Amino acid sequence: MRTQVGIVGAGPAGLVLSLLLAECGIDSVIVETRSRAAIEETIRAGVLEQGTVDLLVDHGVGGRALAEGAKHDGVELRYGGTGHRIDFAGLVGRSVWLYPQHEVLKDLIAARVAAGADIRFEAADVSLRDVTTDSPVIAFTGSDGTPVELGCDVIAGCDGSAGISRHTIPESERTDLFRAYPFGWFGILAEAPRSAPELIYAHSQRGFALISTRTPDVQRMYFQCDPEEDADAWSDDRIWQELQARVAGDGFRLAEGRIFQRGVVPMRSHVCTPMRYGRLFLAGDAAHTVPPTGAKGLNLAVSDVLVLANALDAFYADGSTERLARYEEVALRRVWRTQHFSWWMTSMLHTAPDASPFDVRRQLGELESVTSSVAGSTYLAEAYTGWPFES
Ligand code: RFL
Ligand code: PHB
Repeated sequence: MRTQVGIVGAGPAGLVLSLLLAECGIDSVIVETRSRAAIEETIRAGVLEQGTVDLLVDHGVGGRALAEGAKHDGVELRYGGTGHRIDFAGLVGRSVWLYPQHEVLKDLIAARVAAGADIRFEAADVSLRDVTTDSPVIAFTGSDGTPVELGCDVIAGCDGSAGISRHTIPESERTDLFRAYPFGWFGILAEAPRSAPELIYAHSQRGFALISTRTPDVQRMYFQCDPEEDADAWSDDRIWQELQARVAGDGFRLAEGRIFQRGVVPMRSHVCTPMRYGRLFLAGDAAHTVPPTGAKGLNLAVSDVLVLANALDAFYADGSTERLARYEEVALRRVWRTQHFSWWMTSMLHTAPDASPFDVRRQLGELESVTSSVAGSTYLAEAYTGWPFES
């Protein structure tokens, strides 16, 4: 089998890339280990930058995000028992959208399948060969058990943080910069009405909490926990008590309800370089991860593949490799700004297990600086709603 661009992974990065390439008349095949149903059911991100929504709309897959998602013009930073609103619309004239990642993926898969795209779900034994030659190969076993060799001009490694693409770059030529945080997020989905009109990022004596939303009847909430915490060991009552304690103050109470999904996610920052090795290009979580406090991972994956799609468009138009050669430089500029923003939000709002009273007072000073200063809150608003995409 042959295609122009072989894409490993049908997450946001792989699917958006195949959509953008198709519009340039470039063929691709996506090879994905999971089933379509599993992809469409996995609960992950909730916040889309304005630029991400604009891109989905411009490419014909944003209709449901606009109709069923919710535009948020600000967030609340809550500390010392009081809420402080960051007014995105007033400060930077931009907003974010609450529209779950698995709904974005449903929209993308439906659009790609309707357009006749070749997506190999439930592939096994995926491996990459000859990536430093002009005809790299993705080898895999198809869902019917048949071995397949997919010859390509270029491979896009979009297989997330646990994928194989990154490991195809020899260790001697790869640098992985990591930071593991000494806490995780305990996440729940609950059948309950909204407690507040906008997201709440709460700093408290007991640690961080985030109050987010999915629909008018389903709410998403998180609280900082030990990364090894056993989510099943917590009763619903204990979870609600913990969440209520972390947002308490000025009479505010969360609306409670039946918890129907729970889990603990680790928090880490990671960047792998190079993002390009021969004819292999890494994009999205395959190359970098950020802690979810800045709500950036999916948005960063979209920004990577926009840069890559434009570079591939130039390559197929006239054989020029200049933009492909600059892919890593352009992508990494946003990656490191985003790494900083995500680390900053995380360290400002979470309580480290060894935090001293000085550290906690310093965080409160920082939160006060951000919320009481136009310059401070404008930086947060600009970064959270998303810098313009570079392409
Ligand atoms: P994905 O989504 O992990 O997709 C990779 C795909 O590759 C497949 N795969 C393979 N396929 C073939 N061969 C192999 N060997 C393979 N190994 C893996 C996988 O099955 C999968 O389908 O990576 P991608 O496309 O780079 O997208 C990244 C985003 O999913 C991720 O950054 C976000 O979910 C991060 N994130 C958030 N991002 C935001 O922009 N806004 C948010 O509000 C936000 N909230 C979050 C988040 C992530 C969270 N968790 C669970 C870590 C909240 C949470 C709790
Ligand atoms: C979510 O709704 O899942 C969500 C919102 C904001 C974040 C991370 C996750 O920073």
